[in-house]
Amino acid sequence: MKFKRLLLLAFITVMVIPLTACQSSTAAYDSSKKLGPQINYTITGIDAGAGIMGGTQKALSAYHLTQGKWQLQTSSTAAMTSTLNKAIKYKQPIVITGWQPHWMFTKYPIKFLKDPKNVFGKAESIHSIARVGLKKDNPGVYRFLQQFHWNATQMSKIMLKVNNGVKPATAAKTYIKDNPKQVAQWLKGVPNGHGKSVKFTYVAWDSEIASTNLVKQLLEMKGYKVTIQPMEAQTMWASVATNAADASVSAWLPTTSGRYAKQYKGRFVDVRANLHGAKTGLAVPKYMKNINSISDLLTK
Ligand code: PBE
Repeated sequence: MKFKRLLLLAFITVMVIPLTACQSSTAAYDSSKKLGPQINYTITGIDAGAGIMGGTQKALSAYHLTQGKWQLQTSSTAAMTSTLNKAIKYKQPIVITGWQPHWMFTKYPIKFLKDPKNVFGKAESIHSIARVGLKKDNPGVYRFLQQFHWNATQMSKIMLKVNNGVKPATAAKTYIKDNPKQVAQWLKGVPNGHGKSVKFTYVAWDSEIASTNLVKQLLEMKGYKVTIQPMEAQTMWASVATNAADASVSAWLPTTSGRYAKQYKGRFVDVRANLHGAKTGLAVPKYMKNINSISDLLTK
């Protein structure tokens, strides 16, 4: 038995070591060679339910990349950013699904690829949506939602802290302490909740972890009992549309979550955009100097 185990271990070692060695020795980006073969014609993506994945599939066909052998790899935000981290370290070629606001654009020297066919849409905002009837049942929370908005720089303050290991609730509390004027505007005229319950659903994207935790802290300051629940994008929209949740501040519109907005049309209230200037697309490290447009993936 012991011998068999040892044999197995030896086998694994022999098989796995060359594999990993081979992976980490992937060459640095060479602009004199075609990009496709250097990365196996692969775009490193995130979870299948994300709107940006649907957008990338559309881009693959709009830019004739599918015929050019290009493919989109499904993973997760965490796996994608860790692959990106490694590629950057060794100046290797990589194409990722990128979006803003996100700390990847602060932490890494990356750039969006131009999208002349406008597949990923022009202007994108993050909206606060509420269940039909929230305004009547919980006018205080509704009023807050009508007043809550910020920008990418402000959101990044929480996002970066969380990325550095600070608990989301703690990062949100610090933000509140540091921005009393903005907090006063958001809470202006919002009546005390006296323990009234409110449930927010969200998708655990870094941006929405930041905003949803902030909203929870803000409303708790006003005496509301706030539950926040992370879920898949589709379920998040369904929860608001079916009154299972009161609201969400994580609706990326009009393009990224457009299909859900269409699917649940009339069954949710689009309260307002809480953040303008969001963006989704494909991105590459800046050292890939000759790759600047999605169409370059085919030609360069
Ligand atoms: N994202 C982040 C989401 C919206 C927020 C770009 C990953 C998506 O693609 O659905």
